[in-house]
Amino acid sequence: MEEEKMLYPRENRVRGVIDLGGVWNFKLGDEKEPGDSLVMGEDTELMAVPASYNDQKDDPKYRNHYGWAYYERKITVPSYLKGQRLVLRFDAVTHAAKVYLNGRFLTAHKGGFLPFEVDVTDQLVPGETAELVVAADNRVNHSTLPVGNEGSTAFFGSDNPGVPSVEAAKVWRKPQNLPNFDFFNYAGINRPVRIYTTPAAYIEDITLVPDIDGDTGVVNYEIKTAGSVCEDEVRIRILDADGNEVAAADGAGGTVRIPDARLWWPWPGEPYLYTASVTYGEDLYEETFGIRTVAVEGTQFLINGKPFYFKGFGKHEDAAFRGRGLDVCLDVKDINLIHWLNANSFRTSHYPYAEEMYQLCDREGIVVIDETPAVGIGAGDKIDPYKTFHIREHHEQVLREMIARDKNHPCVVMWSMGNEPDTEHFPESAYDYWHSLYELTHSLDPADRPVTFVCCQNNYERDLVTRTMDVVCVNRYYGWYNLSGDLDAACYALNMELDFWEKQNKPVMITEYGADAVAGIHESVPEMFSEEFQMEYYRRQNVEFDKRSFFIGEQVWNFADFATIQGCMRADGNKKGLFTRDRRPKMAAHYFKERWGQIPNFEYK
Ligand code: GCB
Repeated sequence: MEEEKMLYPRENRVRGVIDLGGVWNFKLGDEKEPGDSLVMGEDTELMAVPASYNDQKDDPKYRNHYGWAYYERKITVPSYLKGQRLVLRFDAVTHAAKVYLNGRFLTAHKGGFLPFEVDVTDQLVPGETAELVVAADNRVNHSTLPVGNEGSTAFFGSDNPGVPSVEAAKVWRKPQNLPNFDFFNYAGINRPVRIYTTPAAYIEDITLVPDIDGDTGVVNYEIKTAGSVCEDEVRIRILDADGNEVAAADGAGGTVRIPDARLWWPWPGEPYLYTASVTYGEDLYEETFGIRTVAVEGTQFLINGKPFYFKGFGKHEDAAFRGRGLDVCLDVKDINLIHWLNANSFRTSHYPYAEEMYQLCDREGIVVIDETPAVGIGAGDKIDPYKTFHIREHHEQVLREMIARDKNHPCVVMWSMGNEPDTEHFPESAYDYWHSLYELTHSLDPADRPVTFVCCQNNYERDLVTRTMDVVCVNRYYGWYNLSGDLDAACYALNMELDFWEKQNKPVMITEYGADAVAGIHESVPEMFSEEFQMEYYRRQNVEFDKRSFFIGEQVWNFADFATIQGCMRADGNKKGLFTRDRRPKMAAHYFKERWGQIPNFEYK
């Protein structure tokens, strides 16, 4: 099995980082995949990086593009970096990338939400200018994650199109993306591009697995190195938050013990962080981490041995103009709003987020359920996606890459292998697929965190796999997509289902429930789409959750309004946010702020 190594590019007294963000030259392409050589040529336009390209120009060509797009810029590595190893790193290019240097193919990567890198020491001459071209393909289909529909299986398609519409579609429809997911298919160079340096012999990867033994923090570590120095030259020093050394060891693997360790606790507890300062020959890398444990026992989810209650939401990386492009300011704002709401957690629905967000969550004590981009695995009751979609290998790859990237973050407490696959129509196939990935995920994580996937609202009695996850995570829309507007009936249905889950003897949480509310629509008799209805929907269902001792968390859908494909179910995007897209609170946000202020992180259930 190929091993992934994913250290975040950090500068220190040994390593340098050159950020290639800024305004690049840009051109839309078509469906034709670029070959072994590529130069950009004339007629380019301006495009900011990192950011999605879709909303930077006011033209449907960009918003609705289908196929490849090209970015170009010149790069010059300063001559004083001669002798250093040079690595070109892309944090995320959505959904597939091919990279060219001075016209020649350099590397390729599939998957739009995880990093990839390439050693360019032999290709880039310090002091000389080179041309970097990045080709990005935004197409989604039955072989990508997230999944795109093919042919006529459109997501928000019409139920009763009639002959003229079918004929008209044949004549007028151009090839286009038909996402089998409910977020806009923002694409391009969505996260930073950087060149970083290391000495010729370097630290390739660091794995830190914390444990607690009485008052002592225990860290099992493994350091991977490359280059010519001998492995005995690895040294690890553990520094406390003030920079004082509290433990140290020599060698590429082993255990260090930190007496009187301070633990990482979710906010408003203290999310204490230590730093592992690793040296190898000339090289230095500093990785922050926390001492905390996670376990599932009976119907409880334990952090540091105490039963935890999840209060939070599913989120999106989504904003005006930049689409899914990294926005650290927005991330800081969101973390502060999470605190304001007295929430403690979120799920990275429906893809791994930018690394900067996990770093913030480590520092601020926000608990994260880390999700792959495996959303949309399902195609109705006639097609078994597990037999017809070509996704398995890629799914394994994204699990490997996500865990390699995020394994050291104390904020990450559980892996979500995917969102709302079909588990009802082909229950045996679903079981074989998801259960084998469940075992793979456990084996990939050196800290062996709990593993789950998120179950769609379906016939849960036919579903064989959700009940075998470490935590049962369900998305439910009683009172919205079904029993619409009738909250009495919704609560009755919800209770019927909760009775079923109670018998499974597992911790159960709701990872999505919600109602669209258009900010500013108010009603004295709450009806759908008003702020009052959204609040009432939550208030009524939360009363039912509170009665259930095995129910360990409520994550609402969604933190904020977000962009989707246009369609008859969406007016200017999905409006299920507690906040608007520009982060103004709706009534439901004030309701949750008060409710969550009264629910402690621990021992609530
Ligand atoms: C879901 C999906 C989420 C959608 C949401 C909705 O079940 O997981 O991606 O946005 O429902 O609002 O329909």
